[in-house]
Amino acid sequence: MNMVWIKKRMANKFYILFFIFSCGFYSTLGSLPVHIDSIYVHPIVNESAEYSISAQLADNISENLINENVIKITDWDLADSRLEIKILEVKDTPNIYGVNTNNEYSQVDEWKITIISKVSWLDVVKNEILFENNIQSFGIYGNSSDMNIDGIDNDGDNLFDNNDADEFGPPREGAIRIAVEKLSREIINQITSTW
Ligand SMILES: [Ca+2]
Ligand SMILES: [Ca+2]
Repeated sequence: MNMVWIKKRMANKFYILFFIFSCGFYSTLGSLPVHIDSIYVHPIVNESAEYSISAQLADNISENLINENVIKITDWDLADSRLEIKILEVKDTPNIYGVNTNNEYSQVDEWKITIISKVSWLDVVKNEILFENNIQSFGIYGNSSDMNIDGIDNDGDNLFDNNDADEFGPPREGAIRIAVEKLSREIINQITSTW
C-alpha cells in the first residue's frame, strides 16, 4: 500500500462522508415547518414598570416582519403560528464606576438598561412549541444630554456618537429604543433560524 493510494482512499471517504452530511443537512431543513406561512403576534404582556416598552416593541416587530418579508402577519383565527412575548423585567444597572478622572466620588458614569423577556413561538397546525426562550437585550447610556455626544458606544456596534446613526436622543430614552430594536432583531433571528 503506497502513500498516494492511502491518501486517495481517504479523500474518497471524505467526499462520501461530506455527501452524506450534506444530504442529512438538507433533509433536516426540509422537515422544518414548511406548513407555516403566517403569524399572529399576541398583545405583549408587560410585567415591568416601563409601560411604553410594549407598544414600542410591538411596532418594531411588526415593522421588521413586514419590511424583511419574513412571514405574513394575520389575525388570531387565521394564523398557523402565534408569537407570545412577555416582558419580565427592565432594569438599570451601573456599567462603569468613576471613569471620569474629575469624579472624586466614583459616581456612576454609565448605566446599562436590560430588557429581559420570555418569547414563545407556537405552531398552531401541529400544536407544538417551535421555540420558547428567555431573550435579553441592552442599551448603554451616560450622563450627557444626548447619546450622540456622550462618547459611549450605546449599542455595542463599535461605532460612536456622530458616526452611528442609531445614537441620538435623551440618554435613557435612547437606550430603551436601542434595547427594543435589538430585542426585536433577536426575536426575528430566532424565528428565521427555526425555519
Ligand atoms: Ca454604537
Ligand atoms: Ca453615543
